[in-house]
Amino acid sequence: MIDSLTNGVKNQEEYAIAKSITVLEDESNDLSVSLRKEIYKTNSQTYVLGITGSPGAGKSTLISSLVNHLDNQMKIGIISIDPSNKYSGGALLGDRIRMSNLFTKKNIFIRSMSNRGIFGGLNKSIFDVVQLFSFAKYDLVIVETIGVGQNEIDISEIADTVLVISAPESGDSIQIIKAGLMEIADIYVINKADLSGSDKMEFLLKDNIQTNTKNNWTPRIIKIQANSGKNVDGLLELTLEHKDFLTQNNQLFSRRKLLLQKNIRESVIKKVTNNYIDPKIQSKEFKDSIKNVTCGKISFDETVNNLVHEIEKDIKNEN
Ligand SMILES: Nc1nc2c(ncn2[C@@H]2O[C@H](COP(=O)(O)OP(=O)(O)O)[C@@H](O)[C@H]2O)c(=O)[nH]1
Ligand SMILES: [Mg+2]
Repeated sequence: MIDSLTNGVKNQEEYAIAKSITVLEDESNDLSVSLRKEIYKTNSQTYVLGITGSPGAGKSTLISSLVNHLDNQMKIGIISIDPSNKYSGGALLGDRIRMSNLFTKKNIFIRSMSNRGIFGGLNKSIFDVVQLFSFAKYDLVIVETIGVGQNEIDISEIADTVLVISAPESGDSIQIIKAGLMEIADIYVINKADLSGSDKMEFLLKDNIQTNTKNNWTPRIIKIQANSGKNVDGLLELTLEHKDFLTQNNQLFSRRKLLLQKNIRESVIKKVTNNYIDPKIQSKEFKDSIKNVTCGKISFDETVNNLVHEIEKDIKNEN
């Protein structure tokens, strides 16, 4: 089973990739453990482009237009994150319409993923999915997320290049500055340049732009019209410029290493919590002992240290 799945992924078969994503979304699934074992065994890395911005800013339209500007031999995975709230039905339907021209293309794989995070959080499963595309030797993965009020996913952790897209109609620029999106953008895309207000928006963003002190990249601003494709080639050039910048500074894929470290850490915490900490905290014995803290028999810190000691012993005894 696992062999036919990984072979299918290696051969870039759409069915195998779709099936694998479903498997990876459920971390507890036995097959997902076997699959993860295979897909992490690769040195190849797929470039990840993150596109974020509020609903209606034009993310899906832009993706559709961007892809039309790319070589149709390129293997591209597109993941749109379903915000899984009452708005999501409309968003998904909208995405399907906006990106309808992509569904028939053989070099493109499109999939939406839920951000519900029940199986360990979206960041974890999307990281696995990026790894899956790397294993399948895809050239590019584009991740579409909603940047405002969707704190389950932090696109800047996973994407090599982050495009923050906004449109003049919605007073988005203030939102962007307030929501902290200024800090994560490598390129600000002002979409719907055909509408009035885009110049004002550019002015406001320019005023707030800051060079990223971590890597010395100064974020760029560009005005486009995603629906007509106007200046999308310019955006593509800026994106490649950022990619080159990362390559020259040995930073391409560097976020991926940090995220791997963070995800391993989170998985360890989850395991230790489930297997050792929670059974202790939830035991009758511990619950009964809490009154000793309130009546002053033992201090809060001593209680914590005692528990840590017991947990360390449990772990030692097991090994
Ligand atoms: N006027 C104008 N409308 C646009 C432009 N780009 C996209 N739209 C429209 O904006 C709406 C939202 O686009 P969509 O791509 O679904 O936004 P998303 O929610 O960010 O993915 C759609 O009706 C698009 O046709 C543009 O450059 N100008
Ligand atoms: Mg969309």
